[in-house]
Amino acid sequence: MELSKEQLLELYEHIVFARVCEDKLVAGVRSGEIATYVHPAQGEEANAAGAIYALRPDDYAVVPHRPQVSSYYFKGSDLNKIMAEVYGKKTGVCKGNGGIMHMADYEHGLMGALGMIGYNLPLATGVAIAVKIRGEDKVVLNIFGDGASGQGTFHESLNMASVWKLPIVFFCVNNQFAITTRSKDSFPKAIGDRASAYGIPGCTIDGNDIVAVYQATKEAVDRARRGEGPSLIETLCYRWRAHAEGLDDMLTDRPYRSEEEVAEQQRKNDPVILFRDKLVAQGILTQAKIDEVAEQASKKMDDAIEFGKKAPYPDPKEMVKDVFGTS
Ligand SMILES: Cc1ncc(C[n+]2csc(CCOP(=O)(O)OP(=O)(O)O)c2C)c(N)n1
Ligand SMILES: [Mg+2]
Repeated sequence: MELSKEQLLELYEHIVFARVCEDKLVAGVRSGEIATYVHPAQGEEANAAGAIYALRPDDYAVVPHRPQVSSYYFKGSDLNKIMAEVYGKKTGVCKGNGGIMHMADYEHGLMGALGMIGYNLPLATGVAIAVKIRGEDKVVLNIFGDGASGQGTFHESLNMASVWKLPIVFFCVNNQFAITTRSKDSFPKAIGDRASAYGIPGCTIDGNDIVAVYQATKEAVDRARRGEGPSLIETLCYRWRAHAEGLDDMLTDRPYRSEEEVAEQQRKNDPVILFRDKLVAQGILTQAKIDEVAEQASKKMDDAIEFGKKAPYPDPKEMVKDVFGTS
């Protein structure tokens, strides 16, 4: 489970890309250029980046509304097509009909996303049933939030996955909030502890440590691939920005947390800086490489944004074409 120097550098590129991606999406919303919901994931970058790194390209992932663009990209989807989708364009991964909230890319094992919180656990469980019926050795990674873990679908999915020994990893990103509700006000115990009720392995780990996230996920993925059934991983991190970009601007008279609290988290637990410093201390990362990685991530996103902006809009007549059967 040890990572080589090359793998650590690749993980560093991913976590930096995840940060740059979020910053550019937020800037797009702020400038009015991106006219859709963006659920910013600054502070949470170690999670999807670390977990998806533990998958094979032919595995499946069912990911939630945060973060979307970088998760799809890490799973193998084309970044230009993802950004075209964000802009609602014809060359988007769903021909512009899905938008950022409803992307799917079956070719790369990305099995779809919806706006309903908690929907994605039974969807992922269904994919895992299909894998088992087909006798494939693929694994399903199901990422969802702490808020989603309060839905009945959590129980139904984990229960069925355990009884049927399905090849699935339930990965709960506990970013401390469901919109404005604190996780600790909703749940009396660690979400990871619930695994014992289903007779499966469970853990609660540091969601600011990308290597810890990768290692826990890899162990769970390997177990699932061996046919030994599901696992539950809870990662603890902290959402830096509003639930959706702009939402907190409307809540200034009803703040649900202080600016000091956010600033302290940013100062102490920045997952990108923590990983960067660790790699520098290990002699794996130099200042020149830090600059190069930042530049490349920025260019990659800028190019994809340009592609998305320039792409043509779909013909309005095509709008309902893929919604129901066409024949
Ligand atoms: C069934 C349902 N109930 C409520 C909502 C409104 N809603 C959107 S996001 C969200 C909170 C989700 O919290 P969590 O699962 O922790 O994910 P996070 O947003 O923190 O990443 C809620 C309640 C919804 N979309 N669907
Ligand atoms: Mg949450």
